[in-house]
Amino acid sequence: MQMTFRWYGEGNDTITLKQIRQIPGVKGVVWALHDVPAGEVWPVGRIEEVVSQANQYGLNTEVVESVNIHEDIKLGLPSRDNYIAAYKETLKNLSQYGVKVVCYNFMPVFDWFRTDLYKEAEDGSTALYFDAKKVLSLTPEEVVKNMEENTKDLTLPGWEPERLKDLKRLFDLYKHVTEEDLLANLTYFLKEICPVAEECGIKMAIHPDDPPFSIFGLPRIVKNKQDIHSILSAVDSPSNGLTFCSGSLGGSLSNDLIDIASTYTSRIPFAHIRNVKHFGDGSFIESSHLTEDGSVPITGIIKALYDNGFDGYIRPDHGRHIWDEVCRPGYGLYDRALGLMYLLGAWDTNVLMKSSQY
Ligand code: DNO
Repeated sequence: MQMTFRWYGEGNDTITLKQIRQIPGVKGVVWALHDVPAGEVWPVGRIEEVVSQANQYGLNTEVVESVNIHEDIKLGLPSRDNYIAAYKETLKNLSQYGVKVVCYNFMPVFDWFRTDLYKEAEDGSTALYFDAKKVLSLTPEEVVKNMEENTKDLTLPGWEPERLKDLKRLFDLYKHVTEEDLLANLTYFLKEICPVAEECGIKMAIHPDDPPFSIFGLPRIVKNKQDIHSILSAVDSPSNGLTFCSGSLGGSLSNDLIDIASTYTSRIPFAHIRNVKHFGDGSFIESSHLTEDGSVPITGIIKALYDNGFDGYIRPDHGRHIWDEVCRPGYGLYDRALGLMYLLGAWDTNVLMKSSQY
């Protein structure tokens, strides 16, 4: 297992590589070229730049999150072949610099989705929040406006302006796309990509839908164990893997997270571990990583991964905003560093129990 920490890049993150290096146990940064639009090839020079910046601080760059998928691939349009060809070039370029895992998602239009980015909790911290009732009462346009006002001029990953500028056109295009169609389009993509990824020594790791259910009538296909099974069995390749995201899958109380983690450990090259607290009406807030603070069995998931021989990368996921930190929503230093230490503590306890050497 290698512990990692997400970093948005020089000039694009409030956190520095120096700070990340000082968190105990961190081996690498999870990174991306956030300004390269989906569908374009990532230039070698830009990749090299990030890799050398991180290496100067003794941090590896083996995990990329995400190389985003162009909407035409998800929609299965004829133009998808050009975008798939570009994706293959990006994988080849990344492999030259030692990248081992590429996280991606297949969510139509919106990536992750919340109604509030700074919802105040009882202890005065703030965190990302999903208000189930509010979602039902808002139009997609109202949601985007709400998010833009909330972000304080930061571009959120997954909420890039170019992705959202033709919302209406995209919604129209998806009107007739069923979940079966979307899965067929994903399968088409994976059949093309996996052989190249295998040659490059890269594992593709699909990220679950966040939240793991349909919103605004859009199809979603990475919601639960059955979906994961369908995707992993659609293309039989070691490069067809899963990003196990406990917070995304944990957005639905019907997902048995320990069971999913145990069943698919060998197909999970990358795990995002965080907690969410449910309120009983479908709404949830992102709590601290501590098991007792939320509804996700964090220590149980770590044990399941450990017991099943997990040897991939883990990162703490979204944190709360604490100690007056001003940061990207969900991506401050303090709470994620606390979460990371908790995850390492849980992992080390399993190592210790197994070794019986106290
Ligand atoms: C949000 C993230 C997602 C994730 C993508 C992976 O904070 O968890 O944006 O990076 O869905 O493709």
